[in-house]
Amino acid sequence: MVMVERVEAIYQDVVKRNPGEVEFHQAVKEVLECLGPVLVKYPDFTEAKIIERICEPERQTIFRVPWQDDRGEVQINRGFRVQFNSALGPYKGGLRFHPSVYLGIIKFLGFEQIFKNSLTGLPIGGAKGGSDFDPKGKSDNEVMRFCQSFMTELWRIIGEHTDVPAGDIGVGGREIGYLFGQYKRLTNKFEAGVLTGKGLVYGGSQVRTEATGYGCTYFVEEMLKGKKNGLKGKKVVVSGSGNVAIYTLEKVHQLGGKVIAMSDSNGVIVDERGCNIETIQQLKEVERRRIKDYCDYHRHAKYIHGGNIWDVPCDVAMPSATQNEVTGKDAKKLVKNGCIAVGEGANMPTTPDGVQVFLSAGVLFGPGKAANAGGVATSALEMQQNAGREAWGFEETDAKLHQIMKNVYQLCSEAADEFGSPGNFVVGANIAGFIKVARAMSAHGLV
Ligand code: NDP
Ligand code: 2IT
Repeated sequence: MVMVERVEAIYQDVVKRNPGEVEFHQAVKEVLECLGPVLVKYPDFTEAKIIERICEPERQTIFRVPWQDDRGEVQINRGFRVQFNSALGPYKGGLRFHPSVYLGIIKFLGFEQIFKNSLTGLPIGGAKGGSDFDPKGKSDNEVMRFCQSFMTELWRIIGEHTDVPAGDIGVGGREIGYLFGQYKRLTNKFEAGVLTGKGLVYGGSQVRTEATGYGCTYFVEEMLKGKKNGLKGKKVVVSGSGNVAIYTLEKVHQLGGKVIAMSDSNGVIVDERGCNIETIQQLKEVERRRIKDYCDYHRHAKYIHGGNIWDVPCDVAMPSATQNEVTGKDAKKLVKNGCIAVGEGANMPTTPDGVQVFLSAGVLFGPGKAANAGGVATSALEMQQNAGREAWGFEETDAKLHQIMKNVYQLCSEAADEFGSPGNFVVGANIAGFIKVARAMSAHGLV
């Protein structure tokens, strides 16, 4: 897509002001490319410089995280929290612990989060944080000491009405537990709503663990329903084997599809009979092992070390590992092999040329900020329960999530129609997400 001239100038300025942050540039470019028609309809957004303001985080914090490993050796990591936009509610977004983390990744994720959170219809602003800490191969005690040190800085800038972190890559129930324990100790308050993704015994919500994968699958089902189709009988490929991938697998099977391949950063498993959820949960959630060990339990399955999961022919692809994992070449291969729908469980998993390949081929394409919004939406439901000192049941919460995903799909679909790109949910998600935030920012004056 081409940017209108004024927006192009804003984008060039973002690149200049944020040197080297390539993932952030990529995320900004994709949103800005869609906004031309919005500025025509809402000229006051231009006058108030809403786009320029939305591209500049409200606050960014970078801090030292010192901790001691099991051998007593001192380790130093870097911690981040980018509080990007609070026009719609308290800052909200996950924490990522992965060695690749640097400011550019946290800013891309925080920027995406603004529009995603807007699409959920719930009162949450956008943020992201994390660290270059690598949880792989660390003992529970090491992870605990790291989380305690991380929170010893983070607690100053978060709070149930200020900023509410949650999980992302490398941060799940175990880490949220340690982070919550340290926050509670430092503040001397049981402030349940300060973190989401908590355990069910201390203020967590039913369905939060499942929410991103379930929600992404609901979104794909909605896209297919729009074409009088459905997941029933479809062959699905899901990259990754973490939180999002596991519950995508579960929901796809519940809706009658079959997940035939999954992966981790080392390789791919292919199980034509359908991947077994219990085995994967035991391996990944309990024992923290590698996906290759799946074949020890299912001898008929194949492990391809260093393989590319997008080479596996499928009807539906659900990238659920990390950014830029589906290239233009991968997208062409998927299209050639008959893929008809893509649901992005991960954040920005498809490169810009990959997105173009899917859109030009007429593949139904659910961009991450819409398709994976179920995770943060259920986090907002967790905040709602914490505020009301309530705990809803599984079915009730799942029904709310399902309805939210239908609404997100509707919003994207209607905005795409209204702004001249019917069926293009990238345009739809970016425009619908942006307009609500821009309106709130306009209402708040120059802040
Ligand atoms: P997990 O840490 O639970 O799992 C991540 C999975 O992706 C693992 O299988 C991991 O493999 C793989 N992976 C991670 N980084 C890379 C990499 N650089 N190259 C190859 N594979 C990689 O994370 P989640 O499932 O929570 O997150 C997955 C994606 O979903 C992320 O993009 C995240 O931002 C997004 N997301 C998560 C939400 C949530 O609620 N958790 C909500 C919305 C989006 P390995 O073990 O080998 O590293
Ligand atoms: O990318 C995301 O939306 C998440 N990692 C979930 C954020 C949240 O606050 O639940």
